[in-house]
Amino acid sequence: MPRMTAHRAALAAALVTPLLLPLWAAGPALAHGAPTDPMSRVVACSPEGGDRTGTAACRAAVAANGAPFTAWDNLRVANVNGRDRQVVPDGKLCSGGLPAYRGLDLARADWPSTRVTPGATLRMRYVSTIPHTGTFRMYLTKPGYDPAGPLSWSDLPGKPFAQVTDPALTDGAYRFKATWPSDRTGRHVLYTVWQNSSTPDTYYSCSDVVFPETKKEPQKQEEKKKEQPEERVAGKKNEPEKAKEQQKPAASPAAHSSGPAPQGDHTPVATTSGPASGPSAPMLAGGAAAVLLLTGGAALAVRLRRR
Ligand SMILES: [Cu+2]
Repeated sequence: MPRMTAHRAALAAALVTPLLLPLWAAGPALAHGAPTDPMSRVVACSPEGGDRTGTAACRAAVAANGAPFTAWDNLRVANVNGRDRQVVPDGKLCSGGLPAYRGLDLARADWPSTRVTPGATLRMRYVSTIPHTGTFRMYLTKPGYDPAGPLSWSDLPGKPFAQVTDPALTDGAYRFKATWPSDRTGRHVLYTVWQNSSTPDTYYSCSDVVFPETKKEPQKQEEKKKEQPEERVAGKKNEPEKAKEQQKPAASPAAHSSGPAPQGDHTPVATTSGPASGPSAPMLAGGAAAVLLLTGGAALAVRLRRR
């Protein structure tokens, strides 16, 4: 089975309800994985990202990259063994320090994003076509994170907010639950680290997420409540939600080098845990999946359409 075909099959299987789509025969052992919900940058900007691929952010990323993100499931670094912060340089977290993915490191506030709710359940869907054992560690940028700057380790808490080991691989994807931190507003980056135990590899991915403003934010208690959530918190700017997709591109192809730059001794010690999900229950990711069921859209591009 050609590699691309395996990728498409994996994505399709994970994006369409398991009830309608029988388990796809997994492709050969070339496939690895990446999050499709919350959608990762590399999938969003891959040739299979649907409408997302044409966004200003993705076009800039591909241009900076010099090539499309065809191998969206291959963002992995060997022999890290938990030393993420020493191996992956600041500013290059989303590429894992890999030159082939450098376009993902562009500092922009308009990456295709997923709207999420603080304190709500995070239902991770991490597409894969063959099983690996290992631990997923999820980090969320700290309150006050500014998406206009390069993503650095100092933007992330020292410990993950959730960690799941060996979740079940169901219908082409690892699916597990965690709880979103409740103290974030505006745009953030979910940084998922999948450290394999059955291979020497560690996979890295950035998923762009947007939390609404909440009335409980301390500085805004007295502010008049409007229906429009704000897009960003940084600088206390209030931007209508509608401006979300049209923020000015801040494309600046980052210079890069492939050499790892040790950043200190701090190795993330993961202590928190997220409950692994029951393996067999089909998880419809809400309305989008239902719509897909009803429309039966043929093209994967349609399935990946931005909500
Ligand atoms: Cu793999």
